[in-house]
Amino acid sequence: MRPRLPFPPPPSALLPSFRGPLHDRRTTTAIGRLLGVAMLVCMVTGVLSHYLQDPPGWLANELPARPLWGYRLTQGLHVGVGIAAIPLLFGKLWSVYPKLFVWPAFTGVRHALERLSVAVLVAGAVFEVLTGLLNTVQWYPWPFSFVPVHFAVSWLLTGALLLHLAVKWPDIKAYWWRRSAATRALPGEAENALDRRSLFTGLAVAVGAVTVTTVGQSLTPLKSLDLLAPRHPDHGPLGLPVNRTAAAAGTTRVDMAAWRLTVAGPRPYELTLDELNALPQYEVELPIACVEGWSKNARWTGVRIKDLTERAGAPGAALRVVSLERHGAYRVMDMGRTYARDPLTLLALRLNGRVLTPDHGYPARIIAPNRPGVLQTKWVSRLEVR
Ligand SMILES: Nc1nc2c(c(=O)[nH]1)N[C@H]1C(S)=C(S)[C@@H](COP(=O)(O)O)O[C@H]1N2
Ligand SMILES: [Mo]
Repeated sequence: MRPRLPFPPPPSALLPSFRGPLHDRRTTTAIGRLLGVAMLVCMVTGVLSHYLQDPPGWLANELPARPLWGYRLTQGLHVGVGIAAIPLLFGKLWSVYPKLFVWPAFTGVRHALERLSVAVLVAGAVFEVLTGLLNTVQWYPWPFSFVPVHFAVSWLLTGALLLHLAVKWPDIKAYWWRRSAATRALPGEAENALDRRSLFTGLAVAVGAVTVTTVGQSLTPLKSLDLLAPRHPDHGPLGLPVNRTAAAAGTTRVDMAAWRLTVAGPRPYELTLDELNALPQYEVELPIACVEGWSKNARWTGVRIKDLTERAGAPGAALRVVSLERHGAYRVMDMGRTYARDPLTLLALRLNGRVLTPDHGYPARIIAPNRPGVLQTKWVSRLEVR
């Protein structure tokens, strides 16, 4: 005799059941450790970028101007690893999504808190990769400003992740080493090895595909494969991309014939462009490394910032740099002493052997080693010794 089904049915009967082989802890752990490494790289490089861009007062004069390519590397990693994390995040969410349907939804306070922390973790991770990705294409379909919110949520995410690692520690320990003899497979898990291998092959292909088609935006030897990144290293006047054009910054309406560089300090002075060109010129090879992920080396020629501050009676002093641009977040830039006294930091007048184009900051722009692109101020009109 068949047992009579209870009526009404328990909610669990209405929920889907999952017998698919890969929604298991071993798969989840294996994807999770890769995603964890990616998140660690993004967090470390992101915090670095944050403090290089906007250092607290006590740090502003200590930031290192070396290595020259430091920011180029860390920000390239931040964006590259962030993009690679997207397929991993999908894979990980896919492996655990049956847990959305467990019943009862909460077995107690502890279980409820644990689920809440996972909700914060998932929301935070999705938010970070989504906002980060849209930022690389300069699309901001939200009412808040990207940088502070992306930064704040990264801490929320870090907290939720640490809590998650603590809660899941027993599973992580048991499943970390795939071939560990100590890990006895649960019934059904041994047969999953093949499926798991194809899942990982698929994930590896997805990660490889998104990486190879975007890293060329900063790893320039791969630039010919850069099909999906918003920037191509070669597209732009004088062979260098442009983020904010002169038209967008409103500097095309300025009468450049009347342009003067004003230097404020103990001995203030003004220079015309001809006078600047008559000062000793230096040539440096330095990258522009945009926070949005593209970067490229270029040859810059111009006057050393430390020569200009020396002439103002404050050699190597920290500076405030003001652009001709009327509005815009990057109109005013502060430069700490390590950069201001560096022999490679220039008020550049030329790029790759040619006079700067309007989009690259004509008549004069800043170029300094190991700094975010946003601080390489274009259309400079004023230097203030601090
Ligand atoms: N005055 C001013 N300078 C600026 C910007 C700006 O918006 N205004 N954008 C910055 C950003 S975000 C980058 S990445 C670099 C780009 O330099 P490029 O256009 O010469 O390649 O310029 C920086 N200098
Ligand atoms: Mo940038």
